[in-house]
Amino acid sequence: SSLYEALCKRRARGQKSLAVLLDPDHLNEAGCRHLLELSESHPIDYFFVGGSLVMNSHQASLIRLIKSRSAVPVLLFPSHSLHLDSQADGILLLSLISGRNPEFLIGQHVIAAPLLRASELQILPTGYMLVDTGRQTTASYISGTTPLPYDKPNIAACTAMAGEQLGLRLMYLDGGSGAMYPVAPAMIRAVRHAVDVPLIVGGGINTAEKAQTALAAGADVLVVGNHIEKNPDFLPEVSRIVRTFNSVLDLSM
Ligand code: 1GP
Repeated sequence: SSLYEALCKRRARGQKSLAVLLDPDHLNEAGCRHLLELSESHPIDYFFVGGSLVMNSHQASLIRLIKSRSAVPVLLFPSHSLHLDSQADGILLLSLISGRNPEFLIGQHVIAAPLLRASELQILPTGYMLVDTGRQTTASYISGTTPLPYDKPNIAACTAMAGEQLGLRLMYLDGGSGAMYPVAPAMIRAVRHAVDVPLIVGGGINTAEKAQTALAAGADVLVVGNHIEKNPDFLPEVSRIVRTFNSVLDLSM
């Protein structure tokens, strides 16, 4: 089945998924090999690959390395049509619906469309919502957009609702990479209740407690980037949290 169908099935059972975000700018080959080893004994569900700025040309070799060592699906998390790579399994085709910059709502997608059609990448149309988490993130600066106000869950809920009505199949609430604090649980809950599509949450998840809070509030897919890059031992820890969450669920069914 497709990656999207598999995710929806997991979600229908109430199961959570874990995505580890690898930024080609931050990770060297040795670091990536180490994470791949850790992910053999501590399951994860996706590798997301991408970043707002791509300063080097390591993305292709990073994806090649993952694909040669791991069966974990690789999803592109692109910030630009230049960041496509057909070695990946799929792409989060992000429309930046929290912003009002047409370039990131539709413009880049027009450039990428024929390339995507020619590729075998599975396309996951994603409503991408940046949330203000205390300081300007690279993503909001580069995209030239104003993030959603941190303490206005209703704006996030209506944004997600509109995205779902437009046909987007996933929602992604992102505090931005290295956010000072993660998206508020009240906002996660509001979006969770507003839409039926799976919800991805990331940005600033750097403790077990923050991971648990986001999952309990309704994240279906938890994304961790920075903190695992800096402390690879967080991968086993957060993997355990997600599995524990899912096993408690199995017991109660
Ligand atoms: C950023 O959601 C991702 O787009 C992950 O954020 O790097 O802070 O974990 P972190």
